[in-house]
Amino acid sequence: MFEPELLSALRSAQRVVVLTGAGISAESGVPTFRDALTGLWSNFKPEELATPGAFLRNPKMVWEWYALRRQLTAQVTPNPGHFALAEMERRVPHFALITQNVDGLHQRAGSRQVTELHGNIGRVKCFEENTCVSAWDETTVPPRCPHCGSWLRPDVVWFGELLPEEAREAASGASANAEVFLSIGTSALVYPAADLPLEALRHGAVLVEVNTEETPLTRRAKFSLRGPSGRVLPELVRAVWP
Ligand code: BJW
Repeated sequence: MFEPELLSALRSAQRVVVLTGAGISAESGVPTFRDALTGLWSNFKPEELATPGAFLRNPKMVWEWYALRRQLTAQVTPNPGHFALAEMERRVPHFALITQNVDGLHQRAGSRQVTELHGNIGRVKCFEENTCVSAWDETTVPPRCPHCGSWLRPDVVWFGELLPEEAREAASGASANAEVFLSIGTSALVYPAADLPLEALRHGAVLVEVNTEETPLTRRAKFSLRGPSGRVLPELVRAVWP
């Protein structure tokens, strides 16, 4: 089912980099970013909810949107796609997993080296001080920072905000050194994450895409694996390392 050239590229590679997006968690029951805006939230565009300006305009609504998603994330479990990547990490000498997801499912599947570009929905930080807090009082919505009294917010990266520098540097360095780069379950529309596969390509990597749909990256990929990552990735790992 897989091209022999793809299998041998992965089998012989010393440095493999994976970038994941919301699609890898879809089969765990986490709606993809845009699909998350259904039902109660269907009147909003992501760019209007996931920004500091949106939070300042309507902090209660934005906090509640994230509280609902935090609750959902805690209830779901990793799927075979997450587990296949944890297995890939054990097989490849130098492996980097970069995720745009905030759900922590890679870590729960056993992946150890995970770079989170857009934060983690399980953490909460002070809007003013930018420091994480571990306990808060929910009597006001949003709750207040126990140190300075400002609003608390989720520790995620909104549009218009800088990505954590350490994560961005690690992701960029790994991408520039990749022999094989896999882009999995991402629409490849949001920057700077969308630059990583291009950076890998510029340095000669073999680009592999796993997605149920075409993306702007598809025509640049040497191998385009069309299908759900929860099915494709376990099959790929079994084919490369039988
Ligand atoms: C399956 C599947 C299955 C389904 N199996 N596949 C350069 C050009 C233009 C604009 C910019 C630029 N540089 C920066 C910008 C601005 C902006 C940006 O990119 N805007 C775009 C909309 C154009 N970027 C930023 O603001 C970033 N900050 C920044 O660059 O700072 C410097 C700066 C500041 C100011 C001005 C200029 C520069 C920050 C971006 C932060 C993104 N944050 C979010 C929210 C996180 C918190 C939360 O979760 O609420 O991150 S937005 C959202 O998109 C989320 C995701 O991580 C991210 C990516 O989405 P993803 O993962 O690709 O999901 P989807 O839903 O889009 O796609 C799912 C895919 O899965 C689809 O392809 C499906 O087909 C597929 N799929 N089921 C496999 N089973």
